[in-house]
Amino acid sequence: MTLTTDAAGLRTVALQELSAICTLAEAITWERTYLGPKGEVTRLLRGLGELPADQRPDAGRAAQELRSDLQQRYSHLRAELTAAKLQTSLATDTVDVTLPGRQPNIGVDHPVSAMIEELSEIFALMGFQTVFGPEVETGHYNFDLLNIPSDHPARDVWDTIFIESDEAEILLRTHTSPMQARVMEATTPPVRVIVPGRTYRYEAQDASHEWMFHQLEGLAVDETITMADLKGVLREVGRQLFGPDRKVRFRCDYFPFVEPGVDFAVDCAICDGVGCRVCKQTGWLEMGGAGMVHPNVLRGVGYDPERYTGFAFGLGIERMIMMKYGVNDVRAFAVNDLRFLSQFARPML
Ligand code: FA5
Repeated sequence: MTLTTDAAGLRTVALQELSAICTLAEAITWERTYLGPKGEVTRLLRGLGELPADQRPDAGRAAQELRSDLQQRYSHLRAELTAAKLQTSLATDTVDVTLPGRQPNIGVDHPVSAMIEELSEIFALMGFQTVFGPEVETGHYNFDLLNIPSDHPARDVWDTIFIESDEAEILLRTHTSPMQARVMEATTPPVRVIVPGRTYRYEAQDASHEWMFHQLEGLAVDETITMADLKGVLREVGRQLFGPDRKVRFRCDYFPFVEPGVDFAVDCAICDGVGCRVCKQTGWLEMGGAGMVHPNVLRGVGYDPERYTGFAFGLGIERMIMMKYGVNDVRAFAVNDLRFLSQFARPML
């Protein structure tokens, strides 16, 4: 048998099979069998080189004709079958336009981010600018400029995580207070800033202690700032966060960088100060530490304490959220459990 008769035989078989095809899948298989890289027609074309030279032109022409004919028929059939498939699905698939749409699954702010946002808005209305600072700090800013010299026992209170370094004393900031000095060094009074951010302490974790948590520092320095300003600002924050009837309590506390120093609390909004599970029966929710900026701190950044006074405070963000929503374990904020986090979704506007 010559290659030309081979081509004729192949055409008969291929066309017979093609005429029996009803589906796209069958058409694709057919195309692979005859026209694909390992297909029959390809094999025929490859065999041309083995023919005697005088037979090659005729055999080559026959094989090429066969290939383009089969290809054309295949394309035609494929287009027909695709169109038919579309027609069938258009006729059978129905869309019920009255069905309610599916809620898109959009993310929500982490409760810590949402609380920082809420506090920033509250403070912005009182003229405070939000600034951010480094989480890797030096002992100079974290302690020295805050009136805590290297031999001061208060340095131990902050359970510091140090970073090995030959140069300076490098550490993960234990509070947001180092930004007090950084901001004052870069600013001429008046100063009115808040500093939200992460803080780190080498601390055993329990329901109210994390080794990594967030604080929000506040600082105001000017010529006539008094303790009454501190009290007014913190009372306003308490009311904005927990409701208009809230009262604020100040008690003496010690922080080396303020004098006098206080801890401050809001009366519990859940039980109205009577005592409940959230406020641990005390009627008060602790918000953080505060006080009037110590003259040594002002002096350390080049401010004249005879001319300027100021107040500073530091809030624990996770603890604020716990109080506001009755969360009983601070560790819940860091485990990324969507069942917990999605409860803080703010309604979409
Ligand atoms: C300070 O860190 C001071 N820098 C606050 C301050 C600023 C005082 C300015 C005066 C002037 P303290 O260590 O108490 O203070 O921490 C402040 C708040 O951080 C606490 O009230 C608490 O809400 C939160 N906090 C402290 N330790 C942890 C912890 N391990 N886990 C979660 N929250 C914590």
